[in-house]
Amino acid sequence: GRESRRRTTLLGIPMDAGTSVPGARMGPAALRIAGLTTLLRELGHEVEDAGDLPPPEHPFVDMAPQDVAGCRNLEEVAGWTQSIHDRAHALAEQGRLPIFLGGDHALSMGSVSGIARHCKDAGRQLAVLWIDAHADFNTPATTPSRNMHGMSLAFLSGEESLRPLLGDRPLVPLPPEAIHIFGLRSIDTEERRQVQAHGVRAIDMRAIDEQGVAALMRPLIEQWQARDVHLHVSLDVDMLDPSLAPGVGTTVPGGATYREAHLIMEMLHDSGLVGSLDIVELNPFLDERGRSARLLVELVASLFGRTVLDRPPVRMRAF
Ligand code: 4U7
Ligand code: MN
Ligand code: MN
Ligand code: MN
Repeated sequence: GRESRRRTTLLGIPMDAGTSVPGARMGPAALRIAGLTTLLRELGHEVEDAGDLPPPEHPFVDMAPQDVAGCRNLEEVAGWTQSIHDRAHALAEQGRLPIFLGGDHALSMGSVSGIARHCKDAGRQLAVLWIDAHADFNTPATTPSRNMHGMSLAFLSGEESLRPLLGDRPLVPLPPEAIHIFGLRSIDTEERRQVQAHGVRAIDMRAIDEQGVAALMRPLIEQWQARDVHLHVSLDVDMLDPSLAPGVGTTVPGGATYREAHLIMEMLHDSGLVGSLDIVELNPFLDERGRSARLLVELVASLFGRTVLDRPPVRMRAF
């Protein structure tokens, strides 16, 4: 509706250095071709397309040698992290609602850390909803793959060995209560220990099977509303069932259905809390005739207010 017009900025992050399967660098182009900009404008939002972030310089990363060995494309990922962080922080300061078009999930090390820094400056609490089949809580010491897209949430939680990725920029670590993983169904042995040791909450697919999306989302949203948080949504395409979204490098069977995915987005929209968004892990090179990209754009429509019938107006935030 008119009362919920948002000032959005699309920023493409054509990176796949966080993975061993190339192709996610084509994600921003696919999301644009699938009609993201037009759709947001049709829903009444202001859209600025800031284009794609250029590939970064490769900075020196002052990381312990045994940890360097655990990080594929370390310097490239660090370069992306720093430049994305700077842009995310600046966009948040300008009061924009940034939509980061990935690109692999390592990009969230930059986007979320930049937003977290702004929230701290602005005295706002940040909450992160990590919609993902995976926990992304590996470290250079625990990773079975060396792929840094499986480490982003550990980094954001303040994992010391990954701290050098941000260079001299200040890191505002997320406290465990600020994070909810939603849709988890694939976790490595050591990674599971890390998640539990940190006290990060995860809603796994079994909980979704037993209780349903609505019953699980409602208390989260109420708790966020009570604290008036800035909600960052990090949407990893692999949370969806691979039959719906085959365009991903790390498919895991048993993902969210079409209806479940839309309901998550619709409830997030109605919460009025969403202040920033990552759309990550889309790999158009692995997609089937653009299906995954088109589905993602449909989900963004629900997140930004598309409804089947008119609904009562919802409370919206300024930022
Ligand atoms: B994604 C994995 F081993 N855990 O670390 C790893 F299963 O951003 C997968 O969620 C990570 O897609 C997936 O490589 C990262 C693996
Ligand atoms: Mn992920
Ligand atoms: Mn700031
Ligand atoms: Mn994933």
